[in-house]
Amino acid sequence: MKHATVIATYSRRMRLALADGREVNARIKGKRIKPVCGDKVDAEPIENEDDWLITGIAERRNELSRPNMRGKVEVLAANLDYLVVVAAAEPRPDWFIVDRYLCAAELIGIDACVVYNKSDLGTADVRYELDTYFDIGYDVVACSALNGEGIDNVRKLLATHCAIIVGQSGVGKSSIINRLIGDDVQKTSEVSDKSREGRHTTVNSAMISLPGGGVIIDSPGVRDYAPALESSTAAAQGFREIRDAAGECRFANCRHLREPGCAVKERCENGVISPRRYESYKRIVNLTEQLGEGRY
Ligand SMILES: Nc1nc2c(ncn2[C@@H]2O[C@H](COP(=O)(O)OP(=O)(O)OP(=O)(O)O)[C@@H](O)[C@H]2O)c(=O)[nH]1
Ligand SMILES: [Mg+2]
Ligand SMILES: [Zn+2]
Repeated sequence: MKHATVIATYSRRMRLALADGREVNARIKGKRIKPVCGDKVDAEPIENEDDWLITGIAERRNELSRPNMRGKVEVLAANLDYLVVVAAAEPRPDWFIVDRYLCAAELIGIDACVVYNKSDLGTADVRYELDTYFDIGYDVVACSALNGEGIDNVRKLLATHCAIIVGQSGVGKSSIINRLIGDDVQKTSEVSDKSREGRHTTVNSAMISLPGGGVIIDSPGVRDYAPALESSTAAAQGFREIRDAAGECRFANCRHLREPGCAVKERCENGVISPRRYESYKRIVNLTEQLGEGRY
């Protein structure tokens, strides 16, 4: 029996890094356990086979998850300490997706940054949005995986972390990783000419060690993302600026929707809280209520 870390998942097959540095392929004992990238597992060699067998998962420090089609929680990765959410000039940035990932990071208690990739295509259009995230307290980096601009700043943020990189398909997550390691290890492909959307090139999560220190999990791009919330009241905890204002609301249980004396709405009207972020908050509240409270 050995301790190992799951460094890649291919549905029920996994790649493991053993404590001694060796990497092996593995399958899972039984149907009960569902390891994900970042999991610490117990594994043992199988006689006369190259495969190892995963027999158990150590307790997770945290998990990044989402509700799946069937209303169950799907865990995307475990034991993270940093989240990098990427947007880019192309495909068109969906800031609501960025907010929902940041919300998820807040709720699992990890720090996060916003990376705006493809800066070679210009950043003027998104200054306002990027400043908004910076003002809230997130690290913000504009970079280009194409010409290398700003990549050093990304590297610095990742140096000591086990991070996950997330965002829409085609924003350049795998390209950024290739830049960071100075090698084309992760497959990439161009955004579709017709739809201007990504092609979902990365299909399996994989953990990659960075030469400057730290590891990063490349994850498949999404069309949409929502955090799995225990209840709609949890949403407020996922927005730093709403959480900060909430103490000044007239009612302790204010949901910041239609309540009188709401400091969140007031700060929104005064332009202290971004109306777009507030809209994002309301959408998460609605979404969670549609999915059914207390389902998770
Ligand atoms: N102009 C420009 N193009 C870039 C940049 N970074 C990536 N690209 C291109 O964007 C396309 C998508 O890049 P990927 O790295 O495959 O994107 P991804 O986010 O990993 O996509 P999925 O794996 O589908 O989620 C490729 O054609 C890249 O060459 C950049 O900084 N500037
Ligand atoms: Mg990719
Ligand atoms: Zn309020």
